[in-house]
Amino acid sequence: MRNELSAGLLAEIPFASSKYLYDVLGSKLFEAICELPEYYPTRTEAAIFSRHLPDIARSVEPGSILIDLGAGNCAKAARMFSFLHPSEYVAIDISVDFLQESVTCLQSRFPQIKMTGVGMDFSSALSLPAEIGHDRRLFFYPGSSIGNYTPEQATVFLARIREACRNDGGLLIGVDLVKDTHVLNAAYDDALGLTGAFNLNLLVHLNNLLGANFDPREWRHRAFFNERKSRIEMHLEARRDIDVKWSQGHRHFREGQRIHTENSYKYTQDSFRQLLARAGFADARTWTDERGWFMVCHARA
Ligand code: AVI
Repeated sequence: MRNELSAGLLAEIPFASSKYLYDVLGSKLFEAICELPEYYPTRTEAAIFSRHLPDIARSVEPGSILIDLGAGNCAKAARMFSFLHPSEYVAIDISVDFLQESVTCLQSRFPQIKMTGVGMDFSSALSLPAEIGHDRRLFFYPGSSIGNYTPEQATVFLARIREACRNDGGLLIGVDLVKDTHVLNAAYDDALGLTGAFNLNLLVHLNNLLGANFDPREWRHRAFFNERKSRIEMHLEARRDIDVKWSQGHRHFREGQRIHTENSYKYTQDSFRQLLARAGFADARTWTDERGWFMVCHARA
């Protein structure tokens, strides 16, 4: 982890992986972002689910093992239980302590469903616990987190899920769609500055992880839609010339120089269907909101 981070900071175009945005404070800031008026994805996806859940449930066929990728507090999956009637629930998240608490709490509400919490960084490999049953598998990946991978990485990741679906499973996924640039830019550069704090907090996290001496006050949040690449880019920009030191290295950042911290790709319905096909999925049913801002997709293996 330290080597990866240090190499990113020393690269010609400096970068830090967006997974380092999520320390304890970063996760709380992200939860707060989801409540912002400008940050439409969470609320738009929730509206699609609440409006179309009966239809979605018919499409996925109840009684599957529900495998929740990035489960967190398990709230999104829990809302689906009474429609999907999963035979089993497997919650996977990198932050295992928080996950176990959520699963224990959920188990007391749904004692009839077998539940397992698994601590795993599923972005690099997906190994399911050996003791899960043999029913059909339904992977659940809401929130448009797929947008934080490049399309190439997303194809590899989805192909891994397709493989784990075996021949009869599927994937229920939330995907953010291309829309008016002003709407996109406002969602990632909100008036209250919460997304800025979320981005700058990465420097505090790097100070802890690397023993670095970043001063967040010397950096500025930048977020904008890159139309050619169909992605929001987040960067941290040096407000003046800055020397930064950390345990394995040091670097001089010129005024205006940036550290690239996140990409959030936006798809069209067609481009995402093509990506699913490249990953080996056979077909997909989709549901969107009235404005066509977000899409929920059920892809069959
Ligand atoms: C977690 N992920 C889907 C969010 C997104 O929209 O790409 C992360 C985020 N970054 C800034 N705001 C929210």
